[in-house]
Amino acid sequence: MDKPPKTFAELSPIYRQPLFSLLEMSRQVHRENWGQKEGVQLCRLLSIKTGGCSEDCGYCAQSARYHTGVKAERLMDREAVLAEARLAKEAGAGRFCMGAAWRGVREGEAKFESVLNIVRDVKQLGMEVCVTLGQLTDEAARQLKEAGVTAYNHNLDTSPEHYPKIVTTHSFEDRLRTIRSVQKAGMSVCCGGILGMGESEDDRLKMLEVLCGLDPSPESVPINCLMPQEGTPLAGQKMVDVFELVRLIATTRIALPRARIRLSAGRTALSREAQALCFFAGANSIFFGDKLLTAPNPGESDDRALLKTLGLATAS
Ligand code: SAM
Ligand code: DTB
Ligand code: SF4
Repeated sequence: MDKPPKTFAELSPIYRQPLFSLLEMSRQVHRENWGQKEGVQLCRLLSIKTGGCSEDCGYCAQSARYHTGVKAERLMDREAVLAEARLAKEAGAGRFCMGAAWRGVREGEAKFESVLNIVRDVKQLGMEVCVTLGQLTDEAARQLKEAGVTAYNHNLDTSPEHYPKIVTTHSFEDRLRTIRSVQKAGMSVCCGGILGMGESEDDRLKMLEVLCGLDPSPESVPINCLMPQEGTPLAGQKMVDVFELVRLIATTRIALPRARIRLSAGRTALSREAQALCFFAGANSIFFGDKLLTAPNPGESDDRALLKTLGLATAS
């Protein structure tokens, strides 16, 4: 393909073509950009600060506004995080991602200084380091980069039009502002979304259109399926249709050929066959370990068995 599709008008016919021709297209792009052997990156996720968040994101068990059964905890100690990072490294993780249930951070705050120290420690272990701490200032982004952060995760989560139906305490534009700070600081952007929050398939393509407009392009794109959380406004949502998920992954692969597409939350609801189809369509990264931030994830040994069955290597 000479030039990847970028706009909604270009993405839509690609997404809507017969599934098998879409998959043939995405396979070709995948092979050209990742070769035959490049495998699936294993990322370990750790919630370093759980619950008690001021924001009202309608999908999130960590918002203080909903009764979800998730208790607010303090920021983990440096040593405890480092111990988890060592275990991740021993288990073969190529990337260590730390998440905090905050609206955001700014330079000079005590909690931010603690995170910088944690990042410096983890960086020594030689894995890619990713953090997701909410909104950033330019200066906070600069300090994270200096401390050794490889990539900053900040998802758009859905289309600009659907976003205000899901979150009211911050805006889609706020999300973009933080992404710009990350880019200015020279960190890679990890940015994706959630499927299954009552949005249309067009909304998903509009989100992808915004992702395609980012310059530089996102280095990784997490695609989460909503894991409905008891007590949240989205608790009653149905699981997204597997073929819609596969179509979006394939279209993302075609539109962002060099991005790592991370099949993120929701794998516990996907069969082995469905996950295989997601990898076939272009997903080449997962979170491994039996817990995400607060929600469950498939067991490590099941994941290893699946990758072995499929003959997929692991990449760092
Ligand atoms: N507070 C920071 C923020 O909002 O950017 C970082 C943590 S937040 C939990 C990170 C991402 O996890 C969200 O942007 C969303 O994509 C994903 N997420 C949270 N709850 C989820 C759920 N129930 N199902 C699927 N994905 C979820
Ligand atoms: C992302 O896109 N997915 C991860 C990571 N970035 C931080 C988080 C998934 C959270 C799933 C719900 C939970 O564990 O509470
Ligand atoms: Fe807070 Fe992030 Fe959850 Fe929103 S998604 S409530 S900002 S932890």
